[in-house]
Amino acid sequence: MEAKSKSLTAERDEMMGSLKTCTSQKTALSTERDSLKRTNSAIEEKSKRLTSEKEDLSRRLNSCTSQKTALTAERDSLKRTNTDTQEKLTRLQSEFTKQRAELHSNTLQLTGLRRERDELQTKLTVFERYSKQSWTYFSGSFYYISTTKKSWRDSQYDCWGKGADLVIIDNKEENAFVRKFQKKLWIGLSDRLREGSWIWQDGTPLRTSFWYPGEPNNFRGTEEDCAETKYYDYENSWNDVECTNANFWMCEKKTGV
Ligand code: MMA
Ligand code: CA
Repeated sequence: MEAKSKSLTAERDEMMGSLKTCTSQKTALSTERDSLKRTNSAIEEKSKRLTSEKEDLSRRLNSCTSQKTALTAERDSLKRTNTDTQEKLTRLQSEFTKQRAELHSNTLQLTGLRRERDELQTKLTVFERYSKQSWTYFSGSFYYISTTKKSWRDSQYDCWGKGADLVIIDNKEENAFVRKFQKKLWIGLSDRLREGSWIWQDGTPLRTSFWYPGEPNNFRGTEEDCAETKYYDYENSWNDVECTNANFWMCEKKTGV
């Protein structure tokens, strides 16, 4: 009996101890469980937030992608248009340059043609005027033969009044032309400024001359300072004679043609 009681007491104590231990373990586990519950609900909440955030980002990404596609297409189309426009511009620029050069050359030609036309018009006017007054044309000049006789100086004045000069004979052909009229004519040659120094009335010195043999001679000491075509049947047709003599005369107007 005694022994049995002892063992029951011990068993009770042991069980009491176990109970204590169990109770404290239960308390600890309960605390841990509560803490885990809180943690869990916090995690769930965070997960929800992240999910909705993810969905939002996904929507924005989609929209951005489709906008990007549209913009890329637009950019490519603009690039093509730009290339076309660039080519057109290049073509137009080269055309423009060509046409400008053509215009420039045409303008130059036109200016030249206008000048030529004006020159021809002026010459034509001169030709018409002298032809009407029955002047004779020969090798670039018009010639007039007087119908009256005057001194050398008065003959010269008459030519000046007609816008011409007493004839200046430059060569054999012109001398032959003057001789053909078969007249003793004053020509624009004299040595009245300096004896022996024969000059044409425009101031040029005498180079090619057609004096008759023995002329000029200041015949028997007379002052023969002016030239005439006394010997017109000969190539060397000129004679010096007194300037106050009365002669027919010949005027010459250079045309520049
Ligand atoms: C004229 C006169 C002169 C000329 C002689 C030549 C008589 O004078 O024309 O100038 O030299 O003839 O005989
Ligand atoms: Ca003479």
